[in-house]
Amino acid sequence: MSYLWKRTLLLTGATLLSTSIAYAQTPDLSDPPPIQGEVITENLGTHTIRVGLGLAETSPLYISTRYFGDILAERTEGRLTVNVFPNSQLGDDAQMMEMLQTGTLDMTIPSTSPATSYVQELAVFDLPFLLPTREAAIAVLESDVALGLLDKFEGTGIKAFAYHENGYRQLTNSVRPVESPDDVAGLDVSGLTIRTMENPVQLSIWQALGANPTPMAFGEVFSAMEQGVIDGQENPWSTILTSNFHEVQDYGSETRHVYTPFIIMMSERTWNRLDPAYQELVQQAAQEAAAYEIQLATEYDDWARGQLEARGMQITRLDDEQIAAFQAAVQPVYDQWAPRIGEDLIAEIQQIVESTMAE
Ligand code: KDG
Repeated sequence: MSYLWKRTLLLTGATLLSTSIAYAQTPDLSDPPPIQGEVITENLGTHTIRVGLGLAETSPLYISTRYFGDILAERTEGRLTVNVFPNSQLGDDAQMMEMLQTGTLDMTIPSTSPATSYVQELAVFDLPFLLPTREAAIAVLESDVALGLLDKFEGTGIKAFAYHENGYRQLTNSVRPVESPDDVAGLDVSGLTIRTMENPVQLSIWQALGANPTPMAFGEVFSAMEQGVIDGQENPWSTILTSNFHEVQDYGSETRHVYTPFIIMMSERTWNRLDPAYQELVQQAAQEAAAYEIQLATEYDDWARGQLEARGMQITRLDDEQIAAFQAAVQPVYDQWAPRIGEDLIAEIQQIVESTMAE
């Protein structure tokens, strides 16, 4: 039974269970495009590709990765199959990328933020408010500038194929509503303790906002919030919903402070074991899965915010003036990090953003 049928049965069952409380598990998601392209009928070997992910089975990341597997299986008559392991069960992003280098894992799809330890220029995507609209973000991800950063994994033992969307990051916390940087810093009370991804630019953002930033692997975030070790975190609404953060977070703020991409990547040891025809297929399937994932992430975004509010999260929407206050507060992050990320790289991406916004 293909994943699509399994997903339909899973979601139907989940929806039936949840209709009594009017909660759905996912929005009414578009089905993936029909699988097209030449079927490789020659027996070029059989491989089971193990993929480790940090997010849950209901996430766009997981659903699109299963589609990636459906493409490989259908176009190789089942000789290439994919097993997907969600929920950080094989390790956190940093550990899974190390496992690609040693060949103990075949694929993973982390955010760009933890991948800056391999390609430091990827930190450009950690710069706050760099990509103001999804259209501009996608234009950047499809640009030669961004694709050139994927080539910089050469020599690390990791092969990077494509970007897709983690999404616009939003702040949640369990202490108080946040409308301004002052609410983060807590002028007459202590600053919020906010978990960040393990990335120095992310740390700088929340230091600039007066928080107490705590770098932490994604898989540890829920229990840290549940135990009160941290006050809050920041992730896209779909991640917050599918990871059930609303169970331990009362307040959300639509800051949209960073747009984070995901990177589809494979162990070079796995890649080198594949016949060239399979290698070409894997690259095609990664591109098709990436396009589908971006569509799913887009369909999820506002819907997930509504589901979080239906589940009791008090979400503060920020107006242009309030967003401008956050932008001003984090401007020093550009001054601090532009020299190390690359002024020219930042300028090239800002140019793509400006030309997209002008269209
Ligand atoms: O698999 C991806 C996740 O592990 C992680 O990258 C999600 O944005 C994320 C975070 O906050 O760590």
